[in-house]
Amino acid sequence: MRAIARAITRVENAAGRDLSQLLRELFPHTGRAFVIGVTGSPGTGKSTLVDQLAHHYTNSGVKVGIILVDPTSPFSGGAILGDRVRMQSLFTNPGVFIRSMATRGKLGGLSAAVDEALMILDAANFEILIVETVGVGQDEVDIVKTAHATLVILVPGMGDDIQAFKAGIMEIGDIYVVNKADREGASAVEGELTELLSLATGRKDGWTPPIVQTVATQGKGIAELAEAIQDYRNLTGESGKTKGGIDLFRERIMELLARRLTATILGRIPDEKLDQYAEKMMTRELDPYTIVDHLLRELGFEEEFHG
Ligand SMILES: Nc1nc2c(ncn2[C@@H]2O[C@H](COP(=O)(O)OP(=O)(O)OP(=O)(O)O)[C@@H](O)[C@H]2O)c(=O)[nH]1
Ligand SMILES: [Mg+2]
Repeated sequence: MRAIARAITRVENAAGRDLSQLLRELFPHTGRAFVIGVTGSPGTGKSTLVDQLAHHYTNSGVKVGIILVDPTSPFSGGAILGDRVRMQSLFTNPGVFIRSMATRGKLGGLSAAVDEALMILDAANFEILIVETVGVGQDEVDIVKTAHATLVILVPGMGDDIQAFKAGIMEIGDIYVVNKADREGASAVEGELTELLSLATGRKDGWTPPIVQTVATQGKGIAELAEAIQDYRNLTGESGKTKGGIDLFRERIMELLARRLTATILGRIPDEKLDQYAEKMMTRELDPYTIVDHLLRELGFEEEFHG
């Protein structure tokens, strides 16, 4: 566990070359884990649910890796502290590895660091990997790319919100969870959700996303949820060949390439130069478009990038 934690710290800090050597060596040993993405608005009970789900898996001897992603905070701050409290029982479960990851403003961003952390856990024989991420926005879309199954968590009493979600969230879920089903209105949310999902055009994989009601605080519905996850896993086959197929791998290659190109090429621009241009932009002496033209020319890219 210590070694895993150290390796993940290295991907978070993205120590560059030596890191890619580690990942290179690990890669042949990856591709066995099944990655479950858990997303939903703040406070819907994601962590409580993940805690329950993790115990469910470890009870049958399966090792579980959990990554809590907080894209909004540059620090491992409030939300994650809350998660720690919620998931306290997991910290003493020997079959579980938990790690929180927050934005550190590094090039390549959080989603790359999460991907790499997942690779490390995968290579270390964690069979189920769970990524919890807050929000309904840009960030969870990234998680969806990485996850083999995406759970979208909703709660009763968010009728209007569901309408607002329609566009984004109705496309990303492989399984919908109505948590806090001990509260009034669970059936109403489920009904609304069913209606919305029925409007969606058929999926390529022929899967109809099920809706599972849970009461995470009481462990209710967890077995049913695990069953739905297993059904989806059976349908999509072994991980690595799942959702997105070859497109997913193409995207990973392009992302990595973009990250390297960006780091290499932007690294050639001296800081002082950037400061000079920023000052000229601030005083309105130069517009940013002209500045970028200048920089490209100085980097030797004038032709290719002509705006
Ligand atoms: N009544 C009820 N409360 C629940 C249920 N599940 C979770 N909660 C409570 O909801 C609150 C938020 O739970 P969390 O698990 O921290 O929710 P979260 O979605 O992880 O929150 P963030 O990570 O901050 O977005 C806690 O007080 C939980 O005890 C449930 O099924 N029923
Ligand atoms: Mg949480």
